[in-house]
Amino acid sequence: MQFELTASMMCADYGHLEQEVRNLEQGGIDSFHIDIMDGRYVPNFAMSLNDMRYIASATSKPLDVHLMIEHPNNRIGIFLEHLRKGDTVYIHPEAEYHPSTTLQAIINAGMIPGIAINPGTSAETVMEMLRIVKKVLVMSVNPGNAGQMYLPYVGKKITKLLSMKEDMGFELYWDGACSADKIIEYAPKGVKGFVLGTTLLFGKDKPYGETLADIRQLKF
Ligand code: S6P
Ligand code: MG
Repeated sequence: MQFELTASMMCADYGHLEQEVRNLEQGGIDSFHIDIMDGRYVPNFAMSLNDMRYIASATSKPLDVHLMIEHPNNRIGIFLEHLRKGDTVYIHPEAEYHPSTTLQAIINAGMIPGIAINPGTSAETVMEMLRIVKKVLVMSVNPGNAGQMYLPYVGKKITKLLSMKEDMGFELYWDGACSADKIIEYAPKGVKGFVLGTTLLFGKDKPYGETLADIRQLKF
């Protein structure tokens, strides 16, 4: 079964970031998930512009930039100028007065536009944007931290979004507390990719390549 695996780089070992990138690449990761936070839209600071630039320079794999910042349109240019075609930028619609303007800026720069949907946000609230974006990142934990518990009420929304994705022309991605059982359940239903953090990939006594190979050999 074909699905994409993305590494949540806020969970990586920053003392050895270059080695982490190399090990993940050699282990077969598909892309790097970059969680940018401003301490306002979410109560945390994770990665910053410089971290994103460094990882962009250390890999030729796509970046998957998840902006958890207020009013991203005010500063979207400083992110976009360091990205490449094929990289994705997700915004949170609640963080912007005119999210479709911000999405258009991402499209105009040649990047893939995406929205991230919080656990407490309904699909109906973002309906029009579903037609603009190519990727939808469903948050199955509240944004701001790694290592949280899966919020089971998100499951119904995922089912609803999966039923809409073909007509609307987007692909669905999973972010938060991603475990093997979630991949086994949701990859066959059509979730296209999964962000891997502390639940499955980081902080384990196992090389990344082994973990990623195990995930790709899961029985469906
Ligand atoms: C949360 C962030 C996520 C986390 C990811 C970590 O604000 O957007 O990308 O980094 O959920 O994974 P885990 O398995 O520790 O929840
Ligand atoms: Mg994220």
